[in-house]
Amino acid sequence: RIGNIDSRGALVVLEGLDRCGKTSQCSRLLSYLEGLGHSVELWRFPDRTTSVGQMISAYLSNESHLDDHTIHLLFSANRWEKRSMMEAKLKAGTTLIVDRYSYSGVAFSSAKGIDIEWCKAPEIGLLAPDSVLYLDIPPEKAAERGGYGGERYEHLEFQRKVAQCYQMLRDSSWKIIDACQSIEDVEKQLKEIVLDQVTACKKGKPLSLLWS
Ligand code: FDM
Repeated sequence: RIGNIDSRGALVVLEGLDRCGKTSQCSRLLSYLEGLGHSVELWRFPDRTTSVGQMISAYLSNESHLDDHTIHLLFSANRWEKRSMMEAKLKAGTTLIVDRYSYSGVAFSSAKGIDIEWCKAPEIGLLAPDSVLYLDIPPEKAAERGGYGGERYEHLEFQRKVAQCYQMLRDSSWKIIDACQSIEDVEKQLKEIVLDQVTACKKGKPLSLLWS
C-alpha cells in the first residue's frame, strides 16, 4: 500500500474487567481490519517484554511486592516508553488496537484507594485514543466465566471495586458494549465502530492528548 501523508492510523483502546472478552475481541478486530487491507497492529498494556514490563509482570504474579504508588508509576512508565513508537506508527498510517491503556491504569490503582487525580497525572501527555471501547460485564458474570488465573488482581472483590472506578472514569465519548452478548454479537458491534474510526482518521481527524 502506498502511504498517504495526510492519513493516519486510528488508536483504538479496549477496556474492561478481567474475563470480559477483550483479548479475543482484539484478535478478531485485527483479522477483520487486515482482511480489509488496512495496516494494523495489536498492542497490549502492560507490555511485559520491556524491562519495566518485566518488573510489572513479577508484581502481577506475586513474585515481587511493590508499594501501590510505585507500581502505578511503573504501569505509566510502560506506556511512556512506547509513546514515541505509538505516535510514529499512527502517523505512518498504522491502526493500533490496544488491549488496555491508561484507563486500566487509573481504574486498577484507584480501586486500591489511591486518589483518582493522582492516578491520572502521570498519564497526561500520552496519546488520547480515538475510541475507547468498554466491554461491560457485571463482575459476578465475569467471575462465572472462570479462567481467572492466579494473578494479583484476579479476585471478585477487587474486580467489583475496579468496575466502580471504571464507572467514574467513563465519559460520553466511550462506547459501552454489553459484553454479556454472544462473542459474535459483540464482534459485530465493535467492527462497525472501529471501521468508522479508521475512516475518520484516514480523512485527517487530528491526534489529541490525554486527558481530553
Ligand atoms: N493493569 C493494567 C493495571 O493495574 N494498570 C495498568 O496500567 C494496566 C495496563 O494489570 F489486572 C492491570 C490489569 C490486569 C493486569 O493485565 C494485567 P492483563 O490484560 O491481564 O495482562
